[in-house]
Amino acid sequence: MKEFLEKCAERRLLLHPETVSMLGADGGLVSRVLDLPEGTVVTPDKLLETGPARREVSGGNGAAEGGGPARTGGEAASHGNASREPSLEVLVDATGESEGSGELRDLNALFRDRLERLGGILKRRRGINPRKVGTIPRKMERQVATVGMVSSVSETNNGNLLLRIEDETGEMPAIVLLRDTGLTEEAGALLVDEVVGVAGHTRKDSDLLLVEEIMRPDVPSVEPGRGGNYYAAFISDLHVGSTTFLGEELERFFSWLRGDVGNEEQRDIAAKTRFLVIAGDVVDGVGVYPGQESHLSVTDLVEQYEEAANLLDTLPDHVEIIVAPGNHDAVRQAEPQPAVSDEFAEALDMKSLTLVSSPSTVSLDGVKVLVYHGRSLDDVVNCVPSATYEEPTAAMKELMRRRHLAPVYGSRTPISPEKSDFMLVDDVPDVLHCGHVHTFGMDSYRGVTLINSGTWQSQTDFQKRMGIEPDPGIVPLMNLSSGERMKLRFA
Ligand code: D5M
Ligand code: FE
Ligand code: ZN
Repeated sequence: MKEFLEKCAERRLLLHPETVSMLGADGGLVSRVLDLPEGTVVTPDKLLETGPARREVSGGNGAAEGGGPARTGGEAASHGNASREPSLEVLVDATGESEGSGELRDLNALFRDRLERLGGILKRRRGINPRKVGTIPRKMERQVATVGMVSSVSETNNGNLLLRIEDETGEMPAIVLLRDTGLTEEAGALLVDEVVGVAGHTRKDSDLLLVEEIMRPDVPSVEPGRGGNYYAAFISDLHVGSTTFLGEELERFFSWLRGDVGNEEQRDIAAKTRFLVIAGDVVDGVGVYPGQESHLSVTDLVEQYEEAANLLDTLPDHVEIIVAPGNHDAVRQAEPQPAVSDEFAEALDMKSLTLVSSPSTVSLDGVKVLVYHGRSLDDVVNCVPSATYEEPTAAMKELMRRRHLAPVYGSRTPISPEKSDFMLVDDVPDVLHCGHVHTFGMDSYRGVTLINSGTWQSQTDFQKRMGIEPDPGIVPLMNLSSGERMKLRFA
C-alpha cells in the first residue's frame, strides 16, 4: 500500500478516503487508479466510471486542446460486452502518401511544416504569444517569447548552455544560465532540431536572449479512450531468419493465444485477445549490416517472410494482426516507412493481417494505438541524460513531450524529406507502441499508455559488445475496456 501511495503522490493523484477502502477490496482497481491522468482527484465515482468518450481533465497541467477530431468508436463502444465483435480501423497510414522528391526544397518544407504545427500546439497549450525570431529586438531590454527550432546546443566555459533558436525569419543566440534559472533538466534534455517555446528577456548590452522558461508542446492530461472487454497483445522485433530468433518461445506464446495452454482464467484472456500488434523487425532481413550473412539461418528475404507468415498463420482468424515495419524489414529505411511491400512479403497477404506504415495509427475497438518501430529512441537515449535502454518508456515519454516521433534530424534516424511532417504527433493516442531497442517497458504518461514490447531475439554478438541486455519473450497485454495492463513471460 505504501508503494501504491507513493506512486499516487508521484502522479499527483488525490485519493478520496472512500476510494482507499474500495481499493482494498479489488486489486484490479489499483492499476486503474495509477492509469488515471496526472492531477486527477480520485473519487469513488471516478473509479467506477467507464464513460465511452475520452474527455479532457480540467485542473491538470496545461490547457485543454480544442478542435481535435471526434474519437472513433467512442459512442458505439458498449462496455463489458464481449459478444459484440471488436472493430479494427486504420486511422492514419503513410503508405503511398510519401511525395517528397528528396530535394533540399522538401527538407525546408518539412521543417516549416513541423515548426508551424508544433508552434500552433505550443500557442494553444501554453497560451504564449510568440514573436517571430527575426522581429525580436536586439540590444534593448524586452521581455519576449518565441517558438523556434533548436539549431545548436553547446556548453559555455562557465557551464551554461548556449543555444541557437531558428525560425523562417531568422536565427538568434540564447543563453540558459543553469544555476540561476533551475532549468538544468529542461535544458539538459534539449535536442538539436526540436521545436521549443522559450521565454526570457533581451538586454541592452548583448545580442543574447536570456532564457527564463523552456516550453515543450507536451500532451494534455486525457482520459484514455476505451473499447469493449477485449485484450490487445503487443510484440515487436521477432527477427525471423536470424540464428538468434527465439522461435520456440514465440510458438509458446502463440499456443497460449490459441488457448492450447494455461489455466481457465488465462484461456479466457487468450480468447478475448483479439488484436496482435507487431511494431516492426518482423524478419532479420538481408544486407541490413555488414557481415549479417553469418548470423542468418534463412538467407533469403522472401523465405524469411514465409517463415514468419507460417507462424502467424497458426493463430485463429479472430485475432486481427497489425504489422508495421522496422529497420530490418523489406522496405525503405527513411521514416515514415511504408508498409512492407508485397514484392517480398507476399506471404503476409493473409485474411486477418493488416500491413501498416511506421508510424501509423490504428483504432482497436475505439482505442487509438500509435505504432512506431522506434528507431529514434537510439537518438533520445544518446542525447537525453535521463533516458536509458534499460527503461525505454522514459525515452518514449520524451517523444510524447515533444509531440514528435523523430525529433533529431541527421543522426541515427533517417527521415524522408516530405512536404508535411508524418512524424509529428498531432492527435494524442491512447497507446504509443514501440520496439527497436529490444528492452521491455510499460508505463503511462498523462493518460497515454507507453509500451515497448522487447524482442524475440536473444542477445546478438553486436549487442553484447554494446552492453545491450535484451528482454526477450515478454508479451504486454492491455484490456481495451479497463485499460488494465498485464505482462506474460514466454522465455
Ligand atoms: O536494433 C536493436 C538494438 O541494437 C537497438 O537498441 C539499436 C541497437 N543497434 C542496432 N544497430 C546498431 C548500430 N549500428 N549502432 C548502434 N546500435 C545499434 P535492431 O534494429 O534490431 O538492429
Ligand atoms: Fe530489432
Ligand atoms: Zn530495429
